[in-house]
Amino acid sequence: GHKGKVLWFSGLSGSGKSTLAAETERELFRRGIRCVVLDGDQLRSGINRDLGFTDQDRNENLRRAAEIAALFLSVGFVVLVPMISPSAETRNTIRQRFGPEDYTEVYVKCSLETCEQRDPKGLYRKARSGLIKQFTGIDSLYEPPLEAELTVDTEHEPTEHCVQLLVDSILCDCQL
Ligand code: GGZ
Repeated sequence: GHKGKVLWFSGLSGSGKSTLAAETERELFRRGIRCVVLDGDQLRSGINRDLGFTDQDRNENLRRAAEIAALFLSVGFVVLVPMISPSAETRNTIRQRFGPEDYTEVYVKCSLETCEQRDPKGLYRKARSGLIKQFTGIDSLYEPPLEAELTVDTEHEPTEHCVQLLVDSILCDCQL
C-alpha cells in the first residue's frame, strides 16, 4: 500500500481550509487512497469540546489533533488537518512532532478583507460587534506561515486549481 502523510492546513476562518480538505479527500478516495479529515470545527464539538479560544486552549486543541493525526499516520492514512493554527510557535511544535517526509504545512492564503466579506457563518460580523471574543484576525493574532511547504491562494485561484495542487503534491510524495 501507499505511505501516509499529514497535511496541516493553516489559515483564517473563511479562508477555505475545510472546503479544500474535504474536496481533496474526495479526490483521494476516488483514487483508492486511505485518507481522513480532522476538522477543527468538528473536533471542537467532540473530543475538544472542553476547549475555547484562549492561546492555551488553542494549543491544547492543536496538540490533541496532532496526536490523532499521528495515530492515523501510523496506520498509513493521508491525514488532512484544517485548523486555523494561528501561532507560528505552535505550528513549529506540531512540525517537530512528525518527520519531515511525513509532514506538509499548507498555508491557505486569503486576506482578512476577503474572509470577512465571505463571512460564510456570520462569525466576523459577530466578532466585529463584540459578540464573539478572541476571534482570529479581529482581536486574536494570526501569524501567516513563512515556511509552508505548500501555499494555496484561495483569494485569487479557483478551488479546483488549489485542490489539484494538493492532490498532485500528495500523489508525488506518496509515490503513487
Ligand atoms: C477563531 C472561531 C472562534 C474564534 C469560533 N476564533 O471558520 P469556522 O468557524 O467554521 O471554523 C473556525 C473554528 C476554529 O477552530 P480551530 O480549531 O481551527 O482554531 S485553532 O486552530 O485556533 O484552535 C470558526 C470557529 O471555530 N470559531 N470562535 N474566537 N475561530
